[in-house]
Amino acid sequence: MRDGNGDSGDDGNGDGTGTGIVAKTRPKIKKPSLYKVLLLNDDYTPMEFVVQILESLFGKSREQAVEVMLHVHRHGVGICGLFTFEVAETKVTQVIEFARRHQHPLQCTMEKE
Ligand code: TYC
Repeated sequence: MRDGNGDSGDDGNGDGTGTGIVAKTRPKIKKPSLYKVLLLNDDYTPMEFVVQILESLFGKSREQAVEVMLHVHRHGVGICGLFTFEVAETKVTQVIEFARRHQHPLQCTMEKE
């Protein structure tokens, strides 16, 4: 049951080598790994611009967005959210591209949780 598929663990080969095939009663469900999307501080991107990104791309309220922005401003880096790999990758691209279009150097990265 460690594999989360609900079977008893028989590999269906009968020799215990783990090489058999079993018709599973339920599909194997694995929890996806999560990735932190991190926002990096810089000296040029306006605070209001960062707040707007946190609201529009990360679904933060005004209050939460200001809190995260100020955390990044004071500590150099902060977490925007936790996502599966592809969603995190998309958010990072969207932040960097949106900032670039507005000629701000804002940087964003991701890190496995
Ligand atoms: N440090 C920037 C300023 O003083 C504000 C800022 C906050 C920039 C967060 C980037 O991720 C950032 N205008």
